[in-house]
Amino acid sequence: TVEVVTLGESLASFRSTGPLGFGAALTPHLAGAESNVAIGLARLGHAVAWAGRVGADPFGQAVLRTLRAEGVDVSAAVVDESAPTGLMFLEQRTADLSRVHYVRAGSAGSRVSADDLPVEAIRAASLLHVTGITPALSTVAADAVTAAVAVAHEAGVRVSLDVNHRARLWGRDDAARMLRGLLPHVWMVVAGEDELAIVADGPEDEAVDALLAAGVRQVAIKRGADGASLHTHDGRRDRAAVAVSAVDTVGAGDAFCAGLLSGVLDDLAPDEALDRAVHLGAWAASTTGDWAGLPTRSELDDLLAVRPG
Ligand code: CKP
Ligand code: MG
Repeated sequence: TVEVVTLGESLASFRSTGPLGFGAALTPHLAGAESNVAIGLARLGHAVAWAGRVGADPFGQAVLRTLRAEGVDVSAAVVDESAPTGLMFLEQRTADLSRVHYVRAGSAGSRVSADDLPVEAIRAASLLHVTGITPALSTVAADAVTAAVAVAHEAGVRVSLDVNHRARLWGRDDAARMLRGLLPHVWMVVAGEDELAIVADGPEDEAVDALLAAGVRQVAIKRGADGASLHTHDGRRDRAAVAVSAVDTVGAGDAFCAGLLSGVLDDLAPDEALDRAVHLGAWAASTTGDWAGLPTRSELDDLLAVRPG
């Protein structure tokens, strides 16, 4: 059986080698926060399924093919005959500045609905992972996320929520209204330091206390190159980042989630799970692509052994 179900929109992503306005060459990739997490978990040997919709087009075919190749179960994926696969362009504008352009309004992925959910797989899983991106896409997609979280919660399945705020998709107030509504069913919240205020009020410690008081069991805060913290009812642990040469930070948050969830699945102590999360984030940041550079289980074990800290 599947240990983790993720639900979201996967996109065909095209990365440029320079300014798009000048016709820079593009390289295709697979993107999508929830499928990035699925791949990260699959590489570590976990049984994971991705649910969502793709279009009946070559991009949808590429999304499913790549996920299958990475060992992610896509048996619940729906091919939508009447909407295209969402696209995104990651433009390398200068050596230090990249920007994202989405072509995803009305996409197949944005039409994922509560009827598409692999309800039995969710009920039988250990974890359901969702992010704040999918509910920003449409009302039906938001309803699908709400329904998935409710199914998981009712079945006693732990829900992890990555706030993943995308200002291009919705405002912080809309995100706050939606995501705060999910919290009573959420087991773990993952947020960047700048995202925490979307799900709880006040300075960091107060916000974390409010989340824990509301029933959330684990709150992970990501601080990029400054490391991360994991809060539980037993207290707070801080972890410095692993010093790496950052070449591409897109996907680092998803890698962090994959590491943390992997630690939860392996019953690691919270500080060890946080350590795995920070290491996976470092792998993602120091390799090109949203997930392509993520480690297999044996790479993680070997490289942790030779390179502590
Ligand atoms: O927060 P992260 O940098 O880990 O997320 C990256 C993903 O889903 C990326 O794959 C992209 O497609 C997206 O976030 C998005 O929709 O922005
Ligand atoms: Mg993120």
